[in-house]
Amino acid sequence: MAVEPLSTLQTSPDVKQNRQNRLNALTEEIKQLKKERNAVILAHLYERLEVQNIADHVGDSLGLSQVAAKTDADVIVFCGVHFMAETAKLLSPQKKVFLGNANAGCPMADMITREDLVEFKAQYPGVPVVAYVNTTAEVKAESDVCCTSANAVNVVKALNVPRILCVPDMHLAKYIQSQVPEVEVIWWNGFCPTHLRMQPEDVIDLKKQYPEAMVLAHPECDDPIKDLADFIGSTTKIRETAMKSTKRVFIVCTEDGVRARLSEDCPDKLFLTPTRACAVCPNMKLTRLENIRNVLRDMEGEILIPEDIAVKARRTLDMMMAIDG
Ligand code: CIZ
Ligand code: SF4
Repeated sequence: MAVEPLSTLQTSPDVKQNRQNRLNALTEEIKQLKKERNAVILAHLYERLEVQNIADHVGDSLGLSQVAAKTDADVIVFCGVHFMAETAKLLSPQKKVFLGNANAGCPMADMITREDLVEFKAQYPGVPVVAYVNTTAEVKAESDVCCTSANAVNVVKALNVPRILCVPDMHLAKYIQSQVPEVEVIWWNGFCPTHLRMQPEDVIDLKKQYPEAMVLAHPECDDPIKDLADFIGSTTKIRETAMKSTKRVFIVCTEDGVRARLSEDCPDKLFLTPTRACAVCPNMKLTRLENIRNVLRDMEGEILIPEDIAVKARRTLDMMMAIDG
């Protein structure tokens, strides 16, 4: 018997219809459970589109955690990675916080432990530590102030000190250094594997095809990509810039979820990612609708932070928000 080619199976309307029916059924189940639990679903811009589309709010980790703190929901399901759910828990200590998929971690956040930071600080006594939000609560608790990719430059300027330690992302740190040359930035050698897969040649090739394209880059990218960028900023700022711009074509140098979100939000514009690189963070794609349904149904894997750590970690977030919330 002749075997049907895979390409035919993948594009078959039946397969698509079945998938849509399954997503619709799961969506209904999630809506029902959400009501029963008085829950709110938050999705990071790097999440799968179907997860973003079912969420009550889509955004970056700090923005979502701030939204969570203001809602009267009892339960927060954070579709993102572990440090994001921890940040939400720090800002909403009375609420039950769950990750959409408990296995979703951030390799960059895991590149520095509390013990590493204690040793790093011992080499530079008295130098304040600026911790990127992509850190564990334990690392935040050992730091002086937190920052995001949106406010890092303002936070460092406001500290008004001659030197800072910056953890864990060396590429964000280099970006801060370029923007605040009067401060000596001493960085930890962490990085984001997803952003580092993007190559400047890919951007250059796309620019040849679309000379009018605007290049948008995240500070976690390596310098050669950032050097090609017309705009450098956080996911939220990249999104806002592309939505407001009168340009029609954009090369989006950050995790692919942002390109997917923008393509859906602005169907009259063209959003491209550097082609040869796979700009997909495997951890951000772990959460599927089934996982969200299971979390709401079973309420297993609640994010809990020991009180002594939470008190200190919250202080670094509060200090950041006092400077630039
Ligand atoms: O803080 C976030 O959400 C991250 C990891 C990136 C960004 O630029 O929004
Ligand atoms: Fe971590 Fe990079 Fe994935 Fe963001 S994209 S969660 S920094 S590994």
